[in-house]
Amino acid sequence: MLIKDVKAKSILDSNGNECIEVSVNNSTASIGYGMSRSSKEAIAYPSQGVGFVVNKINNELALKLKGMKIESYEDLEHVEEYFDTKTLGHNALVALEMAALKAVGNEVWRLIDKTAFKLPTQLGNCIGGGAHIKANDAPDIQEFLLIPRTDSFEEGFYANLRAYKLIGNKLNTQRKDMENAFVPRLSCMEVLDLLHDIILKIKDELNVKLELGLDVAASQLYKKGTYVYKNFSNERKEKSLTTYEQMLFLSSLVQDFNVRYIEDPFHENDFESFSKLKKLVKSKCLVTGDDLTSTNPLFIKKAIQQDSINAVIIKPNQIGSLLKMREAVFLAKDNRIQTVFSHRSGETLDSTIAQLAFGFQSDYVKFGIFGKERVVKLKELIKIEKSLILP
Ligand code: 2PG
Ligand code: MG
Repeated sequence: MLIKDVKAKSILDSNGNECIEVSVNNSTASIGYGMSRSSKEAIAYPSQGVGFVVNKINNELALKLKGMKIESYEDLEHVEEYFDTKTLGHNALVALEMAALKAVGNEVWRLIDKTAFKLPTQLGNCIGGGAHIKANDAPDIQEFLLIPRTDSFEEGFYANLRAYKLIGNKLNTQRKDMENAFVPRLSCMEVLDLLHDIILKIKDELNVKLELGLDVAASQLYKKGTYVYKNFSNERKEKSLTTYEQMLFLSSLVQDFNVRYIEDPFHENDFESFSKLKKLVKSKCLVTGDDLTSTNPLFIKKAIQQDSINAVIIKPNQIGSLLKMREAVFLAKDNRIQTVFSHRSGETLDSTIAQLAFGFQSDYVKFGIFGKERVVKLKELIKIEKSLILP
């Protein structure tokens, strides 16, 4: 593929925030923005804002890229050579790289691994709180995730959607957070009790097994050495937990509620406590790094050395380069750490991440359950699944 034309523009993400969209020839990609970000993430935009980046790309970079040949994932090296992330930030680079891959071939996954065959398992955010909504009476844990254990991705998608509807019917509020997860006025334990009932109903109705996961996003709860919960108990009283108490609390959820996945159980620099929790829950539960590792090979290496995680979140714009992201994925895979490709809380209608997740044969995807920015990514994987059955 020869680059003939590069164009950038500013669009709005699902939170109404400006974000970047880049087109290469006739292929377009865009990048959202997370609200609960780690301090280790790549800079998304320079201080001059998205408009500045758009102008620079349209008036300067587009000319430099014209005539460049991109034929493989490796060729993104050439794009990175010309792209000055210090001036333009990283979100535009990732959007440009995604658009370039799409311009090479619409099925981006084939550029990564032509032999890819396995669809990932879903982690669907159905009830949420924490930093994803401004409310004092929301659950403190950022995401309660449903994990459908189905053979087909499509069946898992519909099971999660049905569970989401049942949750909506059961709650006396339709309040939602940025990812369209319901935000009831319930404590963590009350939410888990409710989800336990929903899991039984889905088993009854669809004969599908759903399991539970959590994204604690604990950096957001961490204040002066303790984890501060605003609605800890059923009486909705504030409670501060020491690191040790946080560990006991989370491992009790694994025991009592069969939680199979816990993301960011401790704050973003506490590799040691991750490691202790991992030992405590053994193979019963995936202990997952998100803010801890920030899709950065350096932090993933540290997590491997300290035996902190058995799963890792992969967010392309967290590391801000598709080549670095690939390094992070391969490092995880080489060390038998499961990969979880993830959306951001502020999202666009772009679905390239689904193509990347399949191409890299990700074990899980966390794309949400409901809302057009979420469903478009899940549907992309359903499309891939169907194309494998009926080529
Ligand atoms: C997370 C993400 C996505 P954000 O913490 O895993 O759910 O949230 O995009 O706000 O960082
Ligand atoms: Mg997270």
